[in-house]
Amino acid sequence: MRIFTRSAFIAAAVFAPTLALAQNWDMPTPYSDKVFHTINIMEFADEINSATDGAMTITVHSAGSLFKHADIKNAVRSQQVPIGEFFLSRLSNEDAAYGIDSQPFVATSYEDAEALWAAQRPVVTELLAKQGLMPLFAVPWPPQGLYTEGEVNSVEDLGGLKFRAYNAALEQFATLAGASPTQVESPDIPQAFATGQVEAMITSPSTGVSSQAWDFVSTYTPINAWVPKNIIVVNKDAFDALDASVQEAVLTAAANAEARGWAMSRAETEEKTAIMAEKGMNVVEPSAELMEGLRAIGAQMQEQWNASASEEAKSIIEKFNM
Ligand code: PCA
Repeated sequence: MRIFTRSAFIAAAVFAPTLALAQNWDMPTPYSDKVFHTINIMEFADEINSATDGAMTITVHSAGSLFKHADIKNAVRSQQVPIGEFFLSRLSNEDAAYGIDSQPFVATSYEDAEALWAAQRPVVTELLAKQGLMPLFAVPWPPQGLYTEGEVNSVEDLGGLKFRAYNAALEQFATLAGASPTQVESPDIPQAFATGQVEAMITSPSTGVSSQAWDFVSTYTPINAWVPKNIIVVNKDAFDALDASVQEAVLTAAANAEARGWAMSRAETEEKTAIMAEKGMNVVEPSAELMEGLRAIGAQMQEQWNASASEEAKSIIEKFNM
């Protein structure tokens, strides 16, 4: 006996390819909508949507609204979502290779950050592949500067300050400077200052502006200590399941997003520093004494990094120094 009527057979044949092609991906990200990383990701999603004529859409869930920042990587790994963004060096507890861009005074300019990423990318790609993940693109934050109430002339001035941190390296840096670090996600910064949980921080001018730093500190010192990155990763099985033309659209949009993101980041550094000055903050060049003290802490941290790094991780630094 034939189970399918003729019309049902035709309907299945007509609709099956459409069903197989139509994809909607949920994408958790940690930062809020006005942050340039999120704006860049929205464009990435738009580009995929138009390149595939709507066959593939991505819904961006910003500011940790779908998954908390700390959970995004594992959510992609376990296929709860196919794609996500996170701060790359937050994985440094898994392997030192992930953390090299957040080591103080290793790469402090965009040129150096680019060279570091070129050396880091293959190592990170291989590590992520072991977890079924594939990096699509990475974009740096502007160089990281110091936010304090009043001027800081030496490392001693940081002693005892309640310090906002966003990863293990910054926690270590703050501790070595004699401060007391506390982890706070960037959307929670205003609240943390308002309640006295923290009183100083190191972050980019982008985050200084998005958190309205002028509401709680008077001084910005561009110590330009490191240029950390966000990374966008996709679950490899989810990617492999896509139609070849959709895969290509995703990879093209990713390459464009990486180039655009780096350009946006460069432009942000001056723009956002100028906004902080307009809002009344003192933008103060760091003293030689402060920089010397901070560099000494960086050197100490780099020794520890070397001691904990695999040969592959250390090869990043070797390649970078060539
Ligand atoms: N902003 C993010 C990470 C680095 C940066 O510039 C934050 O402060 O959490």
